[in-house]
Amino acid sequence: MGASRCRRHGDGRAGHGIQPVLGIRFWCAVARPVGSRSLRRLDPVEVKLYGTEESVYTRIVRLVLLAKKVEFALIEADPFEGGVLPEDYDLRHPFKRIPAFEMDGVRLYETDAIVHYVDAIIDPKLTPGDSLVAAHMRQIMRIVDNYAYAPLVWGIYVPVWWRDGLEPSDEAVGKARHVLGVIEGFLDSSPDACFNQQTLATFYLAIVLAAADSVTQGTALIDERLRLREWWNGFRMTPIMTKTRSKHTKF
Ligand SMILES: N[C@@H](CCC(=O)N[C@@H](CS)C(=O)NCC(=O)O)C(=O)O
Repeated sequence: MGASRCRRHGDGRAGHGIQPVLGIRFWCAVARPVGSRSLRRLDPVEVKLYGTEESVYTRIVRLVLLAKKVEFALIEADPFEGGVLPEDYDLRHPFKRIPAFEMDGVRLYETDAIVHYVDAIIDPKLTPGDSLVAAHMRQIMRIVDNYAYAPLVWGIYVPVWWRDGLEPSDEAVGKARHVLGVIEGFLDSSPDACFNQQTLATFYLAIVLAAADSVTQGTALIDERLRLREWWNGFRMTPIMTKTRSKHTKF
């Protein structure tokens, strides 16, 4: 989440996220025979991620990089009111949003483009091999972008957490309830797209559930979906989730 546009409603909890790294660290990718941009063992590659610890979209990329054991520098870029963006940030992201990404000279923005690129060149794969399951994975990612992010994050989490307990609107609650029901349906129709194994969709879903589950109104909505709740209670405690948690979400 951003900074002072929705000024922090701090609760005194200590942050458990990765601290922004001001220097550049290197990682070594395991050799894989995929495409011309495959990285050879011990190739030192600079991976820079621009964003903030509390940004939900930046967290998706952090989760993907950690799932692939890629070390990266998290470079503070805060597009919200009162925040600071690195000089020439518009060259990295013409719409001045976060995250923006650079790896081995390749610059990308838009979370979807970043995570698909990373997934294409670094193991382990987070896209299912089966075409239909992969389509369901993408479907869930777009559902999160288009129908879950706004009600769960901006409609439920932001008012309560960042704006001193402002009550979410009935409209936001209704839309959140609907999208959680749709997402839970994938546990029956295509569990491998998101739930039975880690895919790109797992991380898209996790970041909006983490925000919603940080406030009582969101917790109650997830509680209505027993199977989704059961899955989420397990996933929210995984090491990559606790490693990427900022002090502004409970999970
Ligand atoms: N479509 C973008 C959305 C990214 C996004 O909305 N990021 C938020 C932070 S989580 C942001 O930069 N907000 C700044 C703003 O709205 O001005 C993506 O998938 O990367």
